[in-house]
Amino acid sequence: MSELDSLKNRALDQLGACSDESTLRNWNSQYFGKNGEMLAALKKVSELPPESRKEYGQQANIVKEQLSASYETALKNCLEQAMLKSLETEKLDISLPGMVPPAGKLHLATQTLRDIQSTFAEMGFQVFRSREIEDDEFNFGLLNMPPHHPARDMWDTFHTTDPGLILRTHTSPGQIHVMRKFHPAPIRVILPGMCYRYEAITTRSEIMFHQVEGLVVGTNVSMTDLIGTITAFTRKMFGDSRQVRIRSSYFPFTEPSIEVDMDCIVCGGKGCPLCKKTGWLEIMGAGMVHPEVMKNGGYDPAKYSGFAFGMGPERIAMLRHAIEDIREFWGNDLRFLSQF
Ligand code: FA5
Repeated sequence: MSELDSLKNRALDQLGACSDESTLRNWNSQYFGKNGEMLAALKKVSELPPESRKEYGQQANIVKEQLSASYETALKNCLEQAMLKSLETEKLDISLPGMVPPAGKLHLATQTLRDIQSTFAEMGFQVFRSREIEDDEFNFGLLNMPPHHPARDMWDTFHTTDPGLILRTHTSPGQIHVMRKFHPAPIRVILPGMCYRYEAITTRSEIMFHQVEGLVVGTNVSMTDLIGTITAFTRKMFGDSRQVRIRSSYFPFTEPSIEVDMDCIVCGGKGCPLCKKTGWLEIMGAGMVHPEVMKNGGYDPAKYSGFAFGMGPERIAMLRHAIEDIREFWGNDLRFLSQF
């Protein structure tokens, strides 16, 4: 019994001397751990003569309860003190304005693509996605440019290591995919996507850029429909005050063919490096779908006619926001990108 008493007194003295959480926890394992002194004292009961066991056991349990309760109280007080101290030193001013995390936004090219898409959606066009790796046949052959056709030079091409497989130089091969997939007419689709050209990078030309192709096929589709669609599109994208110029051109897959220019917003028509000193910047090529292309798409040109166009969204964005150099689009300079 006296051993129990001295164990209790010693333990309480030591507990009183504990100054922080870590010394308290050490105390706990010294007395209540697996090999702790309190456990050892309880086990001693089996070594005592039977007549003393009851009294010793009861006393040992009382000591155990007292020590355990004292420990819980000491730990609780200690944690409360620590919490109060940290609240005093780490003051939190909840009236301070929050820090706004930098928010991402859509790239200007994507914003422009979406504007173009919704403008055509209002005119009843659907979106069709066509592949970026094309074969020679779709990029050129089926568009009325057989091997060695001189017009192939209009599109400098990136070839892959697979013979005949190339990165598409324009979205026009999508015309064939759409015509072959959707029978019978009417067809009214746009095909947005990335194109690749092995050409010199300048203020107005990149080697990797978007195009949005458009294709309408039906009966009695005419040049007037094409010009009306282009005019409605440019008015919606640029407003009524901007100048649009439509001039005749040549593409092997359209007949007749046209090109569409907008007045150069950077120089106001006076002439600058962007517009090559002409005051105009080309935004799209277009025309009536060539009968050969119509046939290659599986449509009889005697019954059906259609128009197609292919425009450059980066050029359109440049002309809407007075951007002087197309290289800004892939420069990843946040000072540029965050303006839009
Ligand atoms: C074509 O690519 C034809 N496939 C367009 C077409 C479609 C004509 C359907 C007839 C019918 P072109 O090479 O001119 O044409 O390109 C069309 C538009 O893409 C250009 O007006 C320009 O806006 C954009 N573009 C062309 N090359 C580049 C380039 N290197 N960098 C940025 N934009 C370009």
